[in-house]
Amino acid sequence: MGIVNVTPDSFSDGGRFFDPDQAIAHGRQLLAEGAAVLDVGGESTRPGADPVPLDEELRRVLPVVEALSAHGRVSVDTRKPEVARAAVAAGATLVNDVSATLWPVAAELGVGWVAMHMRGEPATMQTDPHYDDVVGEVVDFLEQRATTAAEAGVREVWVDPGIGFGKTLEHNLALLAHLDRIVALGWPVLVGTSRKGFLGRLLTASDGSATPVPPDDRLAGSLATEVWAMHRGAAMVRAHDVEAAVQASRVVAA
Ligand code: HH2
Repeated sequence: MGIVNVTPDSFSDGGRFFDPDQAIAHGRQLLAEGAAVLDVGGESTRPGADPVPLDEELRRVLPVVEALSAHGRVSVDTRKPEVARAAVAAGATLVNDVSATLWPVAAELGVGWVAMHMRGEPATMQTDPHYDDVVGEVVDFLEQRATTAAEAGVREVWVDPGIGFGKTLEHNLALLAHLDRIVALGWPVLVGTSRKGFLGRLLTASDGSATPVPPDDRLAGSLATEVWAMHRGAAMVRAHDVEAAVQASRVVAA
């Protein structure tokens, strides 16, 4: 799944593809690199991000979804039912839902749905997140949402542990270490680690300081976690660096 952020403020590529023509060109490039799905989003969900008004999110994503749907499969990364509906009308066939609440829309429209686990809201989710048993709580949450969606008539349900969404470094590592428990639920699993902050913390600068490496220097860390996730049974990874992820996936599959 290749990431197409039509946002001015995403954590790793904010502003680079804010112009629709640039976002469309970038999406086509990711398809050429082998992306199976393009995930188009108009609202950053990075920790501390401000919510985006509905009309602004529609204005950002619709032209990009419409143009890219002519070339490949498109998912819409949104928490708003109105945006999901409009994006499906424009050609999207998968709703990537970090709020895990939009299954009724997916059921009604006959499209796929990704249930992602998040603790709290992006604005505050990284303020001291706490779990008694992070793996057990995420597994239970995803099982409950996926079952509800399937019973409501969604035929294509994905589950995603939501790496970095209301989770400390230790929570993220526990979820990756025990990904097999999420895979064992039986739903196809999507994992998004690409360039995320926990990799920056694991890969501090080589100057001996504790400075996390910046997002652009997290490719090796992203690939390591993507290979790990695929090997543990993830069916799809959400990546900025699609060519590298596709090559890694071919080697893992072999
Ligand atoms: N991560 C981000 C956004 N959407 N969706 C799913 N299903 N899983 C994820 O892990 C996930 C996601 C955050 O990454 P990015 O889109 O690069 O940044 P931003 O949220 O700042 O747009």
